[in-house]
Amino acid sequence: MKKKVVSVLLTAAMVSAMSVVPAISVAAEEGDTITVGFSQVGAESDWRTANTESMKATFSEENGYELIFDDAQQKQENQLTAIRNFIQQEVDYILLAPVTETGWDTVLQEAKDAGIPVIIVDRMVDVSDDSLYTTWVGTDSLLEGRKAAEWLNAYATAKQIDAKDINVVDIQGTIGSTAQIGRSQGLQEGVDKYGWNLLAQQSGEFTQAKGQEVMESMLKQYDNINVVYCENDNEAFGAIDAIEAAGKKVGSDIANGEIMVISFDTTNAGLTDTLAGKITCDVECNPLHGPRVEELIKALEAGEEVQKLNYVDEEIFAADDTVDKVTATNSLDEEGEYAVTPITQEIIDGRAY
Ligand code: GZL
Ligand code: ZN
Repeated sequence: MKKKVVSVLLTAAMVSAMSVVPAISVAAEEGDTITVGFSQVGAESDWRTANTESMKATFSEENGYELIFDDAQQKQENQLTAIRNFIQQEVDYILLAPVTETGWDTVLQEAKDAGIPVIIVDRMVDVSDDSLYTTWVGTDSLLEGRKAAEWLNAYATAKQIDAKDINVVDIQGTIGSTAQIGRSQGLQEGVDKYGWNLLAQQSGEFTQAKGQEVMESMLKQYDNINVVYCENDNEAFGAIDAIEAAGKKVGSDIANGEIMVISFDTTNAGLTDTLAGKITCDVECNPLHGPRVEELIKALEAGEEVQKLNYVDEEIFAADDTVDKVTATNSLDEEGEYAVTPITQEIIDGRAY
């Protein structure tokens, strides 16, 4: 009996939830402006700036949107306030780029109670009930970390560098963010699988200043570091400054005392450093989510079902062609083969960010 009651209630809930969608789509049909409230993490990195630019360019007035943008300066409490303001203003959609994965259940329930669909962008939220958000678009940080680890193993193997001679430090991203969790796990799996020495891990908060500070302190603690795993380009820029200020050389020639820098984001500045051989491998994390989020909104406006998780494809770039491809498993447990592209100025000039 209980089961039957539950299914009747669920159906009712589904109907009422569905009835919310046509109301919004009617508004859109009349050519009304669609109001989106976007709670952005902050402006901590070149990647974040590119992400913000993509969202602002997409959700423009001429494209039929009113964008209410909030920069949370990397503080979750500012994002919670922004979302509650969006609810008060009865926006049509809430877009959330969550600084860290936890702590969203209450505010997302408030948005759900107000009948406002929430689209998660970039990092993930870890909630008890995934009906608290309509859909997510972003990138597979765990796959990114695994790609980097597989690249390092392939590089060391090709150069006949013994795994036990790899002494790596991990300048982590914002602790508890999807990007940090995935990239740190990818490295840890490589350490466990291949036997590298992981000397230290510390958060560089995805910023250049903190990345430099952390690198300086690690160089004081360890005199045998030969690989620095930076969880984004801006940390890599800071780490490179610290390494060069300490009179050491960044590069791929580990056997002759160079310190290898591995990074993520493949921003314009990051790939420029890769072309110069200062970053040896840069794993792409694509920030251009504006058009992808708009596609989802258009589908929802048309009352169509959308996929819950929408992953974006990404590449791997390197300073040279020592490694031509890697095999790695993504967050959906699918194994894939990924080409490694030696970076050129032409490629840099042809990229959108
Ligand atoms: C990755 C994104 C990360 C970037 C950093 O999906 O969340 O945040 O890698 C940014 O540059 O600060
Ligand atoms: Zn990513």
